[in-house]
Amino acid sequence: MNRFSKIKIYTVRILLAAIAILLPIGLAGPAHAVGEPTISIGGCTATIYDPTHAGFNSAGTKLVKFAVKIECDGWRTATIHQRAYEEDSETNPPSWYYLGFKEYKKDFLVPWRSSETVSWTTTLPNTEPGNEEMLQKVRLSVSKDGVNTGWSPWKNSRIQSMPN
Ligand SMILES: [Ca+2]
Ligand SMILES: [Ca+2]
Repeated sequence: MNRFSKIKIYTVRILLAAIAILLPIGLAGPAHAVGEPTISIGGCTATIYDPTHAGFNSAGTKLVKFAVKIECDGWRTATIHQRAYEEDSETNPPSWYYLGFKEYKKDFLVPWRSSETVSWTTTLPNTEPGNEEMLQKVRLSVSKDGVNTGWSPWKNSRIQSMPN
């Protein structure tokens, strides 16, 4: 084997090793694939954030914030429906305490892709001894040039266990 062939073999080995290292990173995809759930429809993506603790009201009751990021290609209007719940999966049948409903309509009437975050903050309910399991459900529809996608299926956020 001449010296040139050896170098070629080493180069191929190094390349294969690099591919072996990089492949799993590539397959993992964008960061949100392992994070908050998303809905993508009609050139828009809604990211359904985990409910978060958002301080206290003047009466000292804990506040919980339900936020959704909406990112759209240009010339679109997105409508988001949001429902917030306290979850009790251990009861049979599972009973969910419903906190309320919000609708957000956002225009993205620019030529480029852009994003906006909408949110609703309300008091944390106290439905049981111990923590409250908070979640939100979201659905999305998108209009462009007067054509609407119709509603996506509802999608749940991850559940956030919050002490009162
Ligand atoms: Ca519960
Ligand atoms: Ca409680």
